Amino acid sequence: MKVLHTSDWHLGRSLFGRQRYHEFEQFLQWLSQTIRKHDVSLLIVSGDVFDTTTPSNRAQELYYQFLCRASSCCRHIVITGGNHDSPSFLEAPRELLRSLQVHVIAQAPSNPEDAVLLLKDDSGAPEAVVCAVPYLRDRDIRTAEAGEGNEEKQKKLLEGIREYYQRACSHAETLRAPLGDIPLIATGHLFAAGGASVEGDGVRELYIGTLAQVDTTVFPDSIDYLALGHLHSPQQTGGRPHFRYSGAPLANGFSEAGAVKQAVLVSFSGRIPKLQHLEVPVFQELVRITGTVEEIVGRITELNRQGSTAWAEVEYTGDAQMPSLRDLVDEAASGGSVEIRRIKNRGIIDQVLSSVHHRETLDDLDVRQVFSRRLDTWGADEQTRREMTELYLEVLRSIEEADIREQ
Ligand SMILES: [Mn+2]
Repeated sequence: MKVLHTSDWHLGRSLFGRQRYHEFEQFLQWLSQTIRKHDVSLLIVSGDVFDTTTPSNRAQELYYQFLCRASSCCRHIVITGGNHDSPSFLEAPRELLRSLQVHVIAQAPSNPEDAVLLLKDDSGAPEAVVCAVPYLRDRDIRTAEAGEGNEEKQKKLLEGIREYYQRACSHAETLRAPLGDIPLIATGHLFAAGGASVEGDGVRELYIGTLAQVDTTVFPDSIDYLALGHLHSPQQTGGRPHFRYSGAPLANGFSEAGAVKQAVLVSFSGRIPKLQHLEVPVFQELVRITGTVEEIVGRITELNRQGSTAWAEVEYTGDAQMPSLRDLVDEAASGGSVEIRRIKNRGIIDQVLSSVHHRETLDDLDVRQVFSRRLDTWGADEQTRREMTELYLEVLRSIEEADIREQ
């Protein structure tokens, strides 16, 4: 049995004001071709299908077109919700999609056993058990109590995650026991301890404080393959090659320019998985150009000469003040095919700003960093800083996770 694992599509996400639907479309085409080419029976998408809880019509169209196409050649599709997805939105067409053998679990069932799917082949014989666990919001797994300290909350949250996986997996084992050597596959959307994210890759913090990362011992040993989502770089976790993040298929920012993107093809013989990392083609090249004016102009000219259609981020790192940088860059780029998406002029920034964070602009910071800078300016002591940050992150998360379609 062959399984294809992908995650974090973030359909609808743009890059510095530029829409990327063309890339999403090409990626989904590639994915359905890959399913056919490798004779995949099960596709798993481990969360963050869409970038926001209110995806555009174009993003939805791409998603449904893909499901229609893929379900004609792939026996089962399992889609779990991520922290960016609206559970109620993803699950709305659930019954209809089930008739296409597309299983959507975006809201964690209150009984973990209900997250377990028994998949059968064309002759009706069981071929895999899947614990389709979506992103676990703390309201799904933890009973908050008034007056509870932060440490207590975090402990309960981690215990909740552990218990959820244990209950789902032990039910899956019970189902599998009389069925022989079929694989037990689990999904997850979380930040596993020891995982790596790249600054600017768009990975949003999940739980708060020390629990931002989940210890991989929460996953039972009975899992033959763990299909994880949330981190955007492909990687294994917990020292186990079969506990894996597929990573996002598209680079989410210029910090990921040139990064290799993957989908994971898992071929099972019995319960033994064999992993193959399939490289996702680059549909829109991103380049980062840094250096002196001569170096920047030289590189743009060179790229244009090669007929490159890359989107470029330019960063001037020379010593001299260069107020005319934008004009010089525009002139070098004019008439060519390279598109300059962003220009960072360190020279100007150094001159204008004199705070401790003088090398930054608002454009470089996310909201969490802005809050941290505000605390710096305020001169908050260590204790206050920690408390304020925890409260701030809690407010932020409740805004980000608000499921406005829920009613
Ligand atoms: Mn994501």
